[in-house]
Amino acid sequence: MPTIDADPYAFDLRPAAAALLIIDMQRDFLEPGGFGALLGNDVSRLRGAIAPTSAVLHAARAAGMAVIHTREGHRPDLSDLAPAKRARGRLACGIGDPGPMGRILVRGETGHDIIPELAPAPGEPVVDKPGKGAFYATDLEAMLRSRGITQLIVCGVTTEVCVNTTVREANDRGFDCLVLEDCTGSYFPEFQAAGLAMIRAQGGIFGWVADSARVLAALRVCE
Ligand code: C5J
Repeated sequence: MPTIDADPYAFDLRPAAAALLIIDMQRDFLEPGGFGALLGNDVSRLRGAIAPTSAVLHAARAAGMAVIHTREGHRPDLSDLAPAKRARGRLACGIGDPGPMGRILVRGETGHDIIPELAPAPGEPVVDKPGKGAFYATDLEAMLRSRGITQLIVCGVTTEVCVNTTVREANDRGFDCLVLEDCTGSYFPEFQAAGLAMIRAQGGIFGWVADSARVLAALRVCE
């Protein structure tokens, strides 16, 4: 069993019981003209997570580990969009409205796609989620339990929103989460630091934090 040097203490990886969970690496968050940019954010701040996540993704595939992708977004008729979520931010152009990459955060639109650098391979599940957490209103939990998965290696954006919400949901359901610092990203450097600190604080109250290099070293052992 490979041991990964992590905070607050070593994470014993069991590859057969682990999945790589890549959260919301979508054009709407990482490319100009999407939801993230319309909220006033500098999307370039997230792009540093792409290369390390790609390296971990390829290593996980080579090691035969389960890989699951998520996307935040809504049905074209917006029937799964809570009025409160739509109203939040008082945006002139918000969720469901037409933007440069199609309707904002709507399934099937270009902006909703996972960025090409991290495109899912055939057979890798893609979980479409209407909320910030990947367990809310999805079949992610059933998918993990049916595969006997108890450990999640977590990458994605944004650290303090969908990554943190998902890790907290997973933790309450009994999954062990290892979050990779350089494979996550925030529009706000202070939230990136705080989001990771909150996970590993108090003896790992929500999980563990490591980086891609340490996971790559562990996965090489499993190939
Ligand atoms: C946000 C996300 N930030 N994927 N979504 O609205 O973190």
